[in-house]
Amino acid sequence: MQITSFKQYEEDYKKSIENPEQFWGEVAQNFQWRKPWFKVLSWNFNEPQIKWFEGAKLNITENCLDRHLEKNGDKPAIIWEPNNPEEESVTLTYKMLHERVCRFANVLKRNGAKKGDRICIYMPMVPELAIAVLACARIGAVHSVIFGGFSAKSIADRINDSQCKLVITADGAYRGNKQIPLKDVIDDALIGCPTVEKCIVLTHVRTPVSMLKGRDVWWEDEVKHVNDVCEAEEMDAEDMLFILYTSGSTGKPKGVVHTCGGYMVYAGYTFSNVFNYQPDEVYFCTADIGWITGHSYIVYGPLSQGATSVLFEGIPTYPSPSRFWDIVEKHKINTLYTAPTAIRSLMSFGEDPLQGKDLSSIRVLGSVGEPINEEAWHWFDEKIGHSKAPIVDTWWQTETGGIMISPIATVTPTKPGYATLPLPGIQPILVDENGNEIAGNSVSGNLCIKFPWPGMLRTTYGDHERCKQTYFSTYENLYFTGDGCLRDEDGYYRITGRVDDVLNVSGHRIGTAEVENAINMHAGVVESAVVGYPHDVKGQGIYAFVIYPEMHGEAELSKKDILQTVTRVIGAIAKPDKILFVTGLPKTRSGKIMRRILRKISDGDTANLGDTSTLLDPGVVEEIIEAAKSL
Ligand code: 7RM
Repeated sequence: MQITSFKQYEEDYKKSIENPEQFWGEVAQNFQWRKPWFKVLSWNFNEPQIKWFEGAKLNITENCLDRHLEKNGDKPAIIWEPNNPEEESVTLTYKMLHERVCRFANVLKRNGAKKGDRICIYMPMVPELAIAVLACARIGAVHSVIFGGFSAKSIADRINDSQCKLVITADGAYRGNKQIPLKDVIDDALIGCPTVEKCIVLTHVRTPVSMLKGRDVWWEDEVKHVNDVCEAEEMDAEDMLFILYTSGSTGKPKGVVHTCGGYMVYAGYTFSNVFNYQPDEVYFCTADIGWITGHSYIVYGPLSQGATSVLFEGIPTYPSPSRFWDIVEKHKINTLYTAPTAIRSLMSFGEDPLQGKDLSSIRVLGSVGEPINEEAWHWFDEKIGHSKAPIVDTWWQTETGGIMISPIATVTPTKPGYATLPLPGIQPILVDENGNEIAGNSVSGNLCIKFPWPGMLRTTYGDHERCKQTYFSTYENLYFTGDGCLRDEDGYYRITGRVDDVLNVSGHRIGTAEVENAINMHAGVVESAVVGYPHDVKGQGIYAFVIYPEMHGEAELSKKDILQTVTRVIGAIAKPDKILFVTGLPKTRSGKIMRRILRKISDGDTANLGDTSTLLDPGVVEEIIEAAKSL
């Protein structure tokens, strides 16, 4: 199923459009099914109702583990690189990973989990995180992984939204020289989570934790009480595999739902092709499993293909900005898949951190999460890839399950700043505000997809109507991505960024409404408006305009108070980079905040604010511009 020439890409693409069912039916033959499907695809974007591989039975962990045992049992499945480079790294072969997943699956059963139950996972980047994810899949439980940076309130909202019965966590996490008290955060969250019956706690940092009798149990104790034999649960192709919460333009994150069969086929197929993975290679994706990139391209994609996947606990700059390059040298990394924000951050340290580092093992480079600027692209290409490793700039979303538009390493061309061409099976279309197709080349518009692909979301948990409204109602019969996009003279795609009220801060999706709600929860704040502004390292920074009439003490202290509130409500990742206190916001007569104006002010582009005549009080703009000069 691996594409090896541009000609084959063109042929496969053509075939995938002309006969999608035959195309995906053939791709799916490369996976292990307990029972075959009777229909490859039935779909309807209006409801929406999407079914792939109907009638088929499988378990994704048999594809990620069992089927590799005979030939590749002793091949490393996961190489874990700890936060502290002085500590030993850990290699889990496929045999070892299989054994541990089965054992922990039995722990889950022992604690009352069964097929269909939702399980929340809030863990550091340790092998046990991958084990927990796979153990859920083994028994047919639905995992909902929550990134370790989210606050107790965010966790509680997510746990309650999907009524999780079980939580898997650790005492704490290391992040550079910081320690994060995960279990403490979970304890705060669980005060408001009546559905949670059990909490399994892994010892990792050995910080003191409270263990509630009857609810909390230690991972290490539990695994002693079970054996390592666990038959995989037989799942329907359309049974739920996981929920992953992601931000949209409203204040409430959505639980994106992925199902077993289609997601597996799509994650596996795209992994194998985009990175052109070769049997003995070592692949390193620097994402966190708390995001979709980690789900699809640390765990399910690579393991389904029998690859060796490196799992890194730490951060790019600890203990020094050489860390990634040390890891590349140490584990002889062949593929490095990372985010533009990390590249820009490392770039800012100059070339010293690269001195004496052997990066010769690198064959393929990848970028994901946000648009990559040309400067970062070229630095990555020249300094890291020594101009020999193709960069795959992969565009996709939590909702798409896997990579959609991207070069195919060694097969299709790359172009700085461009995600280039759609993968086989993907039919992008650009539309104007009215949903009219913008055909031809050298055009831009809103990016939609006009035909289903196996990895697409099926619903948003507990609220199908919201799924329909968000993705399938803006334009009839199209999946709307929320991204703006340009198609150049060669037909190559360049994603230009969100066209809705979603920010992309260091590759993390954050809704402006979410941040506003959090700020507004601060006592004394009357109203706020949040916009994104260009940030050298983060891509976008968060700029908050806040009305706070009766300030308690100094303005600087009040800003810190607000940051504390945002950290409590959402998590530190959503802290505004800039807060400007204002007495009013630019609003239309109907009361809508004119963000366009605020965006220009935050960008320092005040010369041409456009038409302000529809404003209720045009004077407020002058005042904000004046105040902004002080930041
Ligand atoms: C994989 C992931 C999705 C949003 C998406 C875009 C942006 C992602 C690229 C990109 C330009 C890219 N999932 N985005 N990849 N923009 N070039 N290669 O990031 O759900 O967290 O975010 O990220 O705006 O809609 S996500």
